[in-house]
Amino acid sequence: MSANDQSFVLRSTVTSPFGRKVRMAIDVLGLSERVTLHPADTLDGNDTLRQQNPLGKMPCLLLGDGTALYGSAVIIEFLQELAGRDTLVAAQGPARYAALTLATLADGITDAALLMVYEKRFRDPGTYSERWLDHQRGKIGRALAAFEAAPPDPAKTDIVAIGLSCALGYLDWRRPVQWRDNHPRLAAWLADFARHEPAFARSAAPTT
Ligand SMILES: N[C@@H](CCC(=O)N[C@@H](CS)C(=O)NCC(=O)O)C(=O)O
Repeated sequence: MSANDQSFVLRSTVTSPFGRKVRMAIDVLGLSERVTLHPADTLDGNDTLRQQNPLGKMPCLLLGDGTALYGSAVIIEFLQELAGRDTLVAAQGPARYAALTLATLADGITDAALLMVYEKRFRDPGTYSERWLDHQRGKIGRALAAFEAAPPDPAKTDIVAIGLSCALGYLDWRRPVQWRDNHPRLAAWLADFARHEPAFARSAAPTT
C-alpha cells in the first residue's frame, strides 16, 4: 500500500500544544479523513506510546505498517509531502531554513512553558525551583520579544504560524507567564491569524 492510500493514527491528547500543531496541519492540508486521533497518556507506563516513541512524547504519528514518526516538525513535513504541497515549509532554499529556524524559536516557547508546567506537576508545592522557572521565563521572554519585533504575516499559514499560534494558545491556557499586555503586536498577530486561519479555532481543546 502506498502512502497515498494509507490512513494514520495520531497519538495525542487534544490539549497537547505540540499535538495541536499537527492537528492544525492535518486540517489545513485536508487530511482529516485519513487521520484518527488516539489519545495518549504520557504518565502511564503501560500506554503503548512508550513503545511507539521511546521518549514517551506526543504527538506520534503511526503509519499503516506500524512505523512511528515523532517530533511535530517531522510529522508536519511528512504530512505536507503526503498532501503533495509545500505550503507549510518550503522544500528547499533559504526560505526553508529561515522558516524552520523561526519554527524552532516558536517551539522553544512551548518547550519552556511545558517545563514550567511540569515543574509544578512533578514537584511538591514549596519545592519548586524559582531559579529553574526564571531560566525558562527568560527563554520565553526573549523568544516573544523576537516575534514582537517582527511578527509573521498573519495571512500566511505555514509551520512558523502554526507553531507560534499553538505556543501562544498554550500560554493563554496554562498561563505560565503573562504575555499579552507587553506584546501588543503579537497579540494583534494572533487575533488576525485566527481570523485568517479557521484551523486555529477548530484545533482548540474543548472547554468542558
Ligand atoms: N519536540 C517535540 C516535543 C513534544 C513534547 O514535548 N510533547 C509533550 C506534550 S505537548 C509531551 O509528550 N510531554 C511528556 C513528557 O515529556 O514526558 C515535538 O515537537 O513534538
